[in-house]
Amino acid sequence: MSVSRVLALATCFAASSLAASVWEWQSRSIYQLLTDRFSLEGGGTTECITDYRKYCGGSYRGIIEKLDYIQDLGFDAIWISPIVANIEGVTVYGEAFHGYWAQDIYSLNPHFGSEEDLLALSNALHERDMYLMVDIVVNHFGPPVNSSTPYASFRPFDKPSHFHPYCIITDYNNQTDVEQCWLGDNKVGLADANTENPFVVKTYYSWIRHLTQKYDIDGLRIDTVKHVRKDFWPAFSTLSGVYTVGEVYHGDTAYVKDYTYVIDGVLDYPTWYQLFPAFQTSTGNLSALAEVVHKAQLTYKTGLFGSGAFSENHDQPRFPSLTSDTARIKNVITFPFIHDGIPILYYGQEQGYTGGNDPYNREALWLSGYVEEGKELVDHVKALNAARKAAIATCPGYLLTPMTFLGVTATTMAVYKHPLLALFTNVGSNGTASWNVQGTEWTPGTELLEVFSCNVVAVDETGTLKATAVGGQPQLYIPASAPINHCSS
Ligand code: ABC
Ligand code: CA
Repeated sequence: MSVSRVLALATCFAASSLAASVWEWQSRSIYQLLTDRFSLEGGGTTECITDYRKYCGGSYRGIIEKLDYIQDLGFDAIWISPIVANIEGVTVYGEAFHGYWAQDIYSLNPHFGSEEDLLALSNALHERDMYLMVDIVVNHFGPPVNSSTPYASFRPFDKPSHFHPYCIITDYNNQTDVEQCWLGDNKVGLADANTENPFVVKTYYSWIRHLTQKYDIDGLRIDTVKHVRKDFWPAFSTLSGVYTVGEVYHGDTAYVKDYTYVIDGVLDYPTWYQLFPAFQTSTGNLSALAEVVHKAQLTYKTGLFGSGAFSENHDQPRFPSLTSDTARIKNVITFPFIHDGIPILYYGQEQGYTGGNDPYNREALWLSGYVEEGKELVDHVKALNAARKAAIATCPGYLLTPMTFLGVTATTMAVYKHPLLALFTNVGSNGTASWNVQGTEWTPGTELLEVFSCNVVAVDETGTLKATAVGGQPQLYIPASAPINHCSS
């Protein structure tokens, strides 16, 4: 019997073993947005051509005006773009609208608003019992100006000794290069901070402590974690005083696992690597998806608890750019919500956005009109958040119950995380699939609500849940007695 199965049987136990801040995040779900692309103050609908890679005008005040929309989708946390002042002007890859090209870590990026505006956002979120997660970068600054004093405009790191000597990372298998060479390419190289230099280290440690306090930040998404030596992170993470989840962009749990010992959690890239291929076609490998989850559950410091579970982000082509099959799209969107980690939705997924690789996956959301009525994916996301909330309310142990796979076939998969059961299939809208699920805690006759269709079914006399996919759609079950308002409205 595997470790995760043993734990799964002990459901509904009280949660206590994770640090408070991680624990407080664990019950939430996160809406990731790009500050420049989410909302214009005053409700404008100016065009925003992703191809240009320029600022389109989104701001903190714009976000505040659209918190109802985010909350209505069922989210209780947002992740915003990096907030510090970035280099100005246009590079061959456009402007720093994404926020990852720091120039002065002690000032805010004026394109997104003032200090007062950011504080207003933080307050507005807290008034709604929502959390603020800020994206931060310590690995690098922006591309330096090509002159004899390339770092002079940076603050506070303005000397050559504050940066690693120029070399672009080419060999991602050489960890020293990954940590000490520069990200980017020979057109736009990102000045790699010398995180071995004591002044740089000390400055970053005190900077992060003050930043989280000053803006009342609840959590950090840390960029480029694998590009900084591991032993930089524990003190940094602790001093931040908040939940830290890091981007370790790598597909192998054996590589990623070490980072789960130095920060609170990682964005679950290894699972993401298997997710799209699993559902993109009916020959996708669902077993590979189950296997990678198992490996992470067994080898990460706290399993997948405290990790960030996502299906899309700003660095990857959106799933609907790879397939237009809505059934497949719904299967993919569902997966992070039955995952052990904290579910993250990338803005625009709910509106069916289809952008490909960076910069096309960074569309302006105001062009959607934020319409909720009659939008299939908006409804789907609402159902997912409602079901997860109801599961937590019914059974506090849900959050520390490892997801288990109760049967994986070539085209179907059942994921059980008591009291939720999700059924997946990659057959697509024109295919047929069915599930016979056994091994749940539900006794014969137990009535279950399928939250996407709002149908109620009963577990049969042998304890089996029999289900048939309607046009390749996923299904999500919770006991009909659970307090879920999604199907009553
Ligand atoms: C700009 C242009 C791009 C251009 C690039 C060179 O410069 O827009 O079109 O290709 C920010 C901006 C980007 C900008 C970059 C660079 O800065 O958002 O628009 O790209 O100036 C984080 C953020 C990301 C951010 C940065 C930089 C870091 O999420 O938005 O980018 O602050 C690496 C890093 C990762 C980083 C990512 C963009 O680059 O590790 O932290 N993301 C391999 C490596 C990865 C590497 C990846 C992409 O390539 O293993 O470490 O990510 O270069 C699989 C392999 C993988 C392989 C992938 C691509 O293919 O198994 O190993 O990943 O099959
Ligand atoms: Ca580095």
